[in-house]
Amino acid sequence: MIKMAAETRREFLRTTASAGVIGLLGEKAVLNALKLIPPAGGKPEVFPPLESYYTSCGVCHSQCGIRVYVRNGIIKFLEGNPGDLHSGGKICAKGIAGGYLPYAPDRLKYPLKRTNPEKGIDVDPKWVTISWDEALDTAAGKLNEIKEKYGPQSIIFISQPTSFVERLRKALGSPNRITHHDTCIITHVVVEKFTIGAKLWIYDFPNSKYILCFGWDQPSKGKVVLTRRFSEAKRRGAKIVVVNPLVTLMSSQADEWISIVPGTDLAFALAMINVILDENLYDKDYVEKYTNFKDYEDEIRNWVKDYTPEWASSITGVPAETIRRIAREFATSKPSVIPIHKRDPPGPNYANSWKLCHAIIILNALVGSIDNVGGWLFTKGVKIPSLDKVFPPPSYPEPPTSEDICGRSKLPLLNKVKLGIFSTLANNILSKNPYEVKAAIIYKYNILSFPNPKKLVEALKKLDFIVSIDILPSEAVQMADIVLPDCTYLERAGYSVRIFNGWYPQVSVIQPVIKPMFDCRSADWIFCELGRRLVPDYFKKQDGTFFTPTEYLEAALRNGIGLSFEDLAQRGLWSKPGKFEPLMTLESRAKAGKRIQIYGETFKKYGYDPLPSWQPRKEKPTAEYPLYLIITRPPVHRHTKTTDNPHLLELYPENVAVIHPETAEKFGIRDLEEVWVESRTGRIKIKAKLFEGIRKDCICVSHGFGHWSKGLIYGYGRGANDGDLIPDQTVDEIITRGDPTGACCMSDVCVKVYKA
Ligand SMILES: Nc1nc2c(c(=O)[nH]1)N[C@H]1C(S)=C(S)[C@@H](COP(=O)(O)OP(=O)(O)OC[C@H]3O[C@@H](n4cnc5c(=O)[nH]c(N)nc54)[C@H](O)[C@@H]3O)O[C@H]1N2
Ligand SMILES: Nc1nc2c(c(=O)[nH]1)N[C@H]1C(S)=C(S)[C@@H](COP(=O)(O)OP(=O)(O)OC[C@H]3O[C@@H](n4cnc5c(=O)[nH]c(N)nc54)[C@H](O)[C@@H]3O)O[C@H]1N2
Ligand code: SF4
Ligand SMILES: [Mo]
Repeated sequence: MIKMAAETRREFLRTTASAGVIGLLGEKAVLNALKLIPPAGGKPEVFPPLESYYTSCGVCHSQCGIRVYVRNGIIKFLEGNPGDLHSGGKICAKGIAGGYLPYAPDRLKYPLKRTNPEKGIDVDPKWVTISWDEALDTAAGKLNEIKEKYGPQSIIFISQPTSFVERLRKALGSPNRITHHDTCIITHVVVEKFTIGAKLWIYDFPNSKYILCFGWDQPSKGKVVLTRRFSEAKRRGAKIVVVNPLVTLMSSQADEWISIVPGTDLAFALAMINVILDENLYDKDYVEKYTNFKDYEDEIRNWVKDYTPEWASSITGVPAETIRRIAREFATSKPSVIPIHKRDPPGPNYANSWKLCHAIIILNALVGSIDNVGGWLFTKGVKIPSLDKVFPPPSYPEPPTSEDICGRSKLPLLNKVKLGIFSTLANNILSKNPYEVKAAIIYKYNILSFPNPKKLVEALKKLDFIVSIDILPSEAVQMADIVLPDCTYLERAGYSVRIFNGWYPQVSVIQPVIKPMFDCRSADWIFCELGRRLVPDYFKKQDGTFFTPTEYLEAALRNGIGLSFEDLAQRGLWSKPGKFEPLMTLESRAKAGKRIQIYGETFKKYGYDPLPSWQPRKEKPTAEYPLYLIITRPPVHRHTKTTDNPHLLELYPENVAVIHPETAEKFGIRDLEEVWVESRTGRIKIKAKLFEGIRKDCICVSHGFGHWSKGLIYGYGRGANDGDLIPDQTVDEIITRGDPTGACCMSDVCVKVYKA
């Protein structure tokens, strides 16, 4: 726990004094305002002073800078760090409510061992509390036994690839890293990498004059860093056009809202390209200099010539004149931009999403908005040395097979970005394809909220051993044999290189503002302890002694940004401010012969469609399943991890099936009545909510609810899990579809609805 530097504290007192908070009124007034003073009539209490610490919010990936106020080792409140230029010192409801997390009564507090060999939904694991030594020895012993008997490939890691997780996986020789990206962001990562060169995250919104959002919806989710800049664009008078089958907060910010048939934005985008090229409205200088358009001009013009607005109108349900007008406005109201983020339609939602992502890149390139004023910017990252750089390992063993259980190795472009896929896991475990899985290490993922969880439960039941590292008794934890309780982000040390704030290189500290509660230990420590027991040589320094996560952190920060952890903790943030220079990155890339691939040369080389030709979504409404399913997430929850937080549940207690009143009437459904929503994969029981701002052919369910783990005392039994409606898939299906990204097609689902 490292307090703010004296200088920074003085600065804080100055800022708050000017806001009339502390300087003028004294601490008592602040405490009063914060309701920390005993109620009138109570005996006045003398409080020790509040201590304050900088750290980063850990609820979502933005990792806004925060300041946490602590008294007697207990978090009293937290707020945004005003020095954080990107969040502007603001935090969202999820961030504020995060202060509750360490004290959640249902938190995992001690290592646990399962005593009931039976596993499944609603099966009581009959946990018993055990010591860390017993937990780690048992986990390591079991993993070692499985490795010896079946080979390291039979152990899978279901986790984000942190340095410590990757050290253990590679040292064991397992090729199996399963991540969630095919449910979240994989289309963006793969398509942007092989057309632009990198995944871009940020927008120069304040300078944009025209912002066209194909489902881009981050302000509706309360993502502070993106919302602030977007709001500035709005204040400065940018025209906002929102294309979305659902009215969201973004629609209320829009000058124009266009309703569209879900999964058909590709047709809209292709027609825009058609108009812009046909009417020669594109930015010739930019396109010739920074893209490969000129080399393929004939092919490109020929490819797009039949994708007229009239053609797109019949697919999208949007009048041809509207599409034509939007195309012209977009090309002539510069700077203009089409922002994209994660699970908007170019995200892995539909069978054609990867092509939509490409089409949107083409549109942004045609108007010159990539790496340009008012456009889409390259992130200025910071290079912090990895664990392998700081403590080089002995050479890693070659895994017995290069084939992995999720099928990534069969998708060459996905394989290059090294992210895994989740949606093939259940099928491949059940069919032992390409081999049998015997053990899983699940870290910080609640995979039983993901598509087709019932099948995954059956698959996980086949495994001999599961170790789970979590903070709450989530559904995935219920399948474990050994549970290791991790620290929350408010109890551990680390750093955040904030990609969403990538205007200039910046690092934000993550520090333990309180001591870990109960007997929780940080995940980095846990992976080191497992490593020491399983593959000790890989967890040692050159002098033969074991390294610790703290030693890594210290060395990494010193080498990366020249600060000690203590220095960074005192400052909160380290930045290297620099002015954005338009086109600088594209210029240097063009010099190196790397231009934006409007014509996807790389896609072609690997046998994929080089230009995003029209491809329909996978599922269309039928007599049996007449409605399109749309999925979104509430502004005050972050997936399933906050739907057990009583403060946030007060604001948004359960999810509902949003349906148009006329559609509801057709199916005889009343407002707030319980209904079944059913797809070919499964069905969920949920309350219907009638709302005129949704298309009549759609139904929308927010993700994050439907907890069945009885351990989650607040979240249990609220709402339903959208995942029960979404199919998982096989690698062959992905290959047959011609999709290089492995997208899960999260919303490519049709459903029916009927009274429960
Ligand atoms: N509050 C909150 N914020 C979050 C998260 C969270 O859980 N909660 N999660 C974070 C993460 S990990 C992610 S991946 C992102 C996800 O956030 P987003 O990328 O914004 O994805 P969704 O929330 O699924 O919203 C998708 C939007 O697309 C619209 N849409 C659906 N289908 C179509 C279509 O075919 N065409 C068009 N034009 N629009 C369509 C939906 O109506 C919805 O408005 O949010 C991040 N931010
Ligand atoms: N059905 C369906 N599935 C989806 C989505 C959807 O829209 N619908 N969206 C997908 C998307 S976009 C995403 S990003 C993913 C998100 O999926 P996850 O990243 O799994 O997010 P959560 O559902 O919030 O679950 C997080 C898990 O990590 C645990 N946890 C939280 N903090 C910590 C910590 O500090 N340490 C440890 N060890 N554990 C911690 C929580 O208790 C919980 O078990 O879900 C994907 N899956
Ligand atoms: S947007 Fe909210 S949840 Fe995400 S990091 Fe910032 S404060 Fe935390
Ligand atoms: Mo996500």
